[in-house]
Amino acid sequence: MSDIILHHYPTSPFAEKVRAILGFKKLAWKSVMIPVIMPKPDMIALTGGYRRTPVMQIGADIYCDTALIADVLERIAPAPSLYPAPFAGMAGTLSQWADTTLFWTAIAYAFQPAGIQDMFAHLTPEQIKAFGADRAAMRAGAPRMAVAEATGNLAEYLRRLEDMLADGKPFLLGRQPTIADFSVYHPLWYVHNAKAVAGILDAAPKLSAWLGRMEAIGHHQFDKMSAEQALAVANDSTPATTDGFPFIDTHGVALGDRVAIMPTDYALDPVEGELTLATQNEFAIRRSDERAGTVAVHFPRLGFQLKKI
Ligand SMILES: N[C@@H](CCC(=O)N[C@@H](CS)C(=O)NCC(=O)O)C(=O)O
Repeated sequence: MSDIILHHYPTSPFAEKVRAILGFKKLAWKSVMIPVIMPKPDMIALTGGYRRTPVMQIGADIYCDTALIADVLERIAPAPSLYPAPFAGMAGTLSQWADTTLFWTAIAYAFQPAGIQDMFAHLTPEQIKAFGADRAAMRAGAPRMAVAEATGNLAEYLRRLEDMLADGKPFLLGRQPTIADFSVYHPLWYVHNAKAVAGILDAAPKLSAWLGRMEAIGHHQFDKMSAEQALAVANDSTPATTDGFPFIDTHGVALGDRVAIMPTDYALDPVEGELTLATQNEFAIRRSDERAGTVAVHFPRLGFQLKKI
C-alpha cells in the first residue's frame, strides 16, 4: 500500500483527532504541513476545491472529512477497532454530535478574548486579523454562539461526559476507546490548550483524567513530507479501483455523471468531477489536475451534498 499522507497543521483539532487515531492503530504516516488560512494551492490541487483540515491522501486517492478518514483507517487496520460491537451505532452517533455540536460550542467558548490572547500570542495583529477574515469568509455568515451561551452549554456537556465515566470505566463507552472518544477528545484538547480558559475542565476530574489518557495515545511514527512530494505521489499513482462496491443512488445519478460535491454546513466550496463511487456512506469523484494528475476525491455522505451538473 502507498503511504498514508496527512495534510494538516499542528493546532487543528480535527487533525488532532486523526493523528490520535493513527496513534491508536499504530499506523506509520507522512506529515504534510498546510497553511492555516487560504490560499492553500498545493492542497487544493489535490482536492479540487475542498479546503478544510485535515485531508488524507493515499496515492491518488484523497479523503475529505475525518468521519470518512476514520472509516478508511479502520479498513486499513481493523484492530484495534474504532467501532467495536455492540457499540458501533452508539459510538458513531456520539461521534457525530461531538464533531458538530460539541466542537462548535468548544470553539465559541475558546474564542473569548482571554482564550484568543492565549492561543494567538505568537501571531502579529495583522495575522490575527487575516485569520478572523478567513474564518468569517469560510462561515459565510453562519450564526456563531455567544460566549455566554457557549460557557453554559459547554459546562453542561462536560457534566454529561463526566457522568458517562461515573462507573469507573476508562473510556466513554467501555474499556477501549471508540470513535466517540476521538471525536469528544479533539474539541476538549483545544479547550485544554487555551490555558487561560481551560479551567472549565477542572469541574470534571474524571473527564480530565480521560483527556490525559487520550493524549497519551500519541501520534505513532511519522516523517515529514513536502507538498511537492505529495503532489508527485499523486501524479505517479492511479486511483484505487472502485469495482465491486455497491452503487447506491439517492440523487437520480449514474456512475460517470458529472457532479459537484460540497459540505452542507460551512466552507461550501464545490468539488467537481465524474462520479465513480456512491456507497451507503461514501462518494468519490474522479478529476484531473495539471499538478496532481488524475485523482479520486472521496467524501462521506453525512454532512455533504451532491448535485448533478
Ligand atoms: N467535518 C470536518 C470538519 C473539519 C474542520 O472544520 N476543520 C477545521 C480545522 S480544525 C477547518 O477546516 N478550519 C479551516 C481551515 O483549516 O482551513 C471533518 O471532520 O474533517
